[in-house]
Amino acid sequence: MSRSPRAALAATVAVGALAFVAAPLPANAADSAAGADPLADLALVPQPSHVAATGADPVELGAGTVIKVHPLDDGAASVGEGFAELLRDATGYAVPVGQRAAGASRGATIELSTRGDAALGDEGYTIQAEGTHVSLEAHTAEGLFRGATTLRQLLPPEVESAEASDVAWAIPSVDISDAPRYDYRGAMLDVGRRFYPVDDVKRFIDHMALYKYNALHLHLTDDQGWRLTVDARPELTQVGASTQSGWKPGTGGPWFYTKADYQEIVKYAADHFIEVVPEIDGPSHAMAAKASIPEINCDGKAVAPYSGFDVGLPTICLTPEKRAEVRAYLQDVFTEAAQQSSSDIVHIGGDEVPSTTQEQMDWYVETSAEVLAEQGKRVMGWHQIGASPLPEGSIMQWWADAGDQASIGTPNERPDVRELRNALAQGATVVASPADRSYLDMKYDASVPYGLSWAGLVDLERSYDWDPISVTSSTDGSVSLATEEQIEGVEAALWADRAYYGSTKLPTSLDQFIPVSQYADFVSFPRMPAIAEVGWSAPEVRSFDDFERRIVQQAHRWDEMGIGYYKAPDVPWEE
Ligand code: TNX
Repeated sequence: MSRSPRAALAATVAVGALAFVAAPLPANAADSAAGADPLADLALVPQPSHVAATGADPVELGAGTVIKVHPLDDGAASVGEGFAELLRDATGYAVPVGQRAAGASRGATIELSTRGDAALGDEGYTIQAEGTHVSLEAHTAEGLFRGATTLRQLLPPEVESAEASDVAWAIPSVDISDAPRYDYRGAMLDVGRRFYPVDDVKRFIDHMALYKYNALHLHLTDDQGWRLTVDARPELTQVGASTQSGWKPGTGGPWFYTKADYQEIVKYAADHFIEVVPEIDGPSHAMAAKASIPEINCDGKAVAPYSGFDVGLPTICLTPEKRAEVRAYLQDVFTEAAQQSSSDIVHIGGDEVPSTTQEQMDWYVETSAEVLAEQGKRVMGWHQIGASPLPEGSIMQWWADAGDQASIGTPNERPDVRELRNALAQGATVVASPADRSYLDMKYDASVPYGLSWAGLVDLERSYDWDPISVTSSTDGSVSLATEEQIEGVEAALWADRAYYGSTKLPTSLDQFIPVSQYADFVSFPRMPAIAEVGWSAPEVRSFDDFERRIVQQAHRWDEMGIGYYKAPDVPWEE
């Protein structure tokens, strides 16, 4: 990723000539009489670093509203145009975009500039709204895009509607200065277990963008399916795409992305300043590959395509005599994944590997990393890769839960913790996706009909109330393994092992499988915005009470967008 100097600066950002006031502690906002504290009416997610309400009248938008951009500001026009389209649909106003737009204006001007303070980093931005002028400044087009997301959330929820509404279109009078805490804020879609058609992936990208996520991790392969077109290995999609979890060959499909489909996803993501991180899982979770390519099996025979629900199935063959053939396979699939995607990161999986020796695992990780180095890519993997030699710049995805954490610093540290220590010692960074906090397939509560609960129930507070540093530390905080600089970011993981109704049992009918977007909406909202805030917002501006107040307001946007979220009974939703 092209990243700015560490974004850990969030809490200490220089804010130019303006004196910003840190947002009052959320408890104050909740206590204040309605309307008395202008900040109490804001409901931004993720919470920006610094917000001050000036107390002046809001900036009213109207038929004369224009968006002004300077032609020399790289990318500003396209961000401005995207924002204008949203406004046009929702308000019915013309909202012209251009350099001279302000001259012709008889109403409020929204001005976008990339000549903002570089100290805010690539994704940082400032907003000043007062009188008839809204100024959004950043150092890059990406920063403008993140800031435009904030402007969007400063407008009434009806801004999310595709139909024009006659509401009071106004932006509160505010000064905001904002930058992310972490560079990597990912969300993963398990298209391997359950295929998401391109339009459903785009819908997920829309939802990510609204909460300032910047990495879409596509889990493209698993036991139950292979979704990436690989020119050198057409069997992978001819055979490997004939299944999904619960769906045998012949029940539908084939389920895969053509190269054009994949490029459409990459382009759509890029338009939302989101990179696509592809994952080819192995040496375990690879039955779809083993069904397609006989040479990667020890007996040289293809396995039957798998559509069941077990884990711990046989791995790709790692005996010395098979290594040339497995290397050729890795060369083909990782080269294709690298070339089709936009990120400088490729995920090699590495999770839940039964019955391989450490030497075999090391060979697999090192060979994958070599292929990817030739493509100029960094390696990311589930934290089990931490036991193996890792090249510089690698990322380990820490998916451990509270039990692993509790063992940190004790004489009985779990193997997972040793993997974390070993990866950190090799200079790897960490993406935190603790299963009992950020796995979106964990049920919110026992009544939820979809998903699993092996890492426990994950209600909104659990998904919100954690910190990447704390999940790499002992429970009492006395032993901390990762420093702030070693945390690359966070990820929400939307697995799809049990994307059907009645998931406490195995399905007996395909009718139990719900449309993928219905599943994704339900398990992601309200938790995906919570994890976004863990990754973006400085600890100083975070509190669950205030988040809950804001999320209740955000839900009005979800209604406008048609998001079928879970009305978790512990959250005080409004009608
Ligand atoms: C564990 S965590 C897995 C996935 C499953 C998930 C279900 C990890 C890297 N592997 O294969 O989909 O649990 O919750």
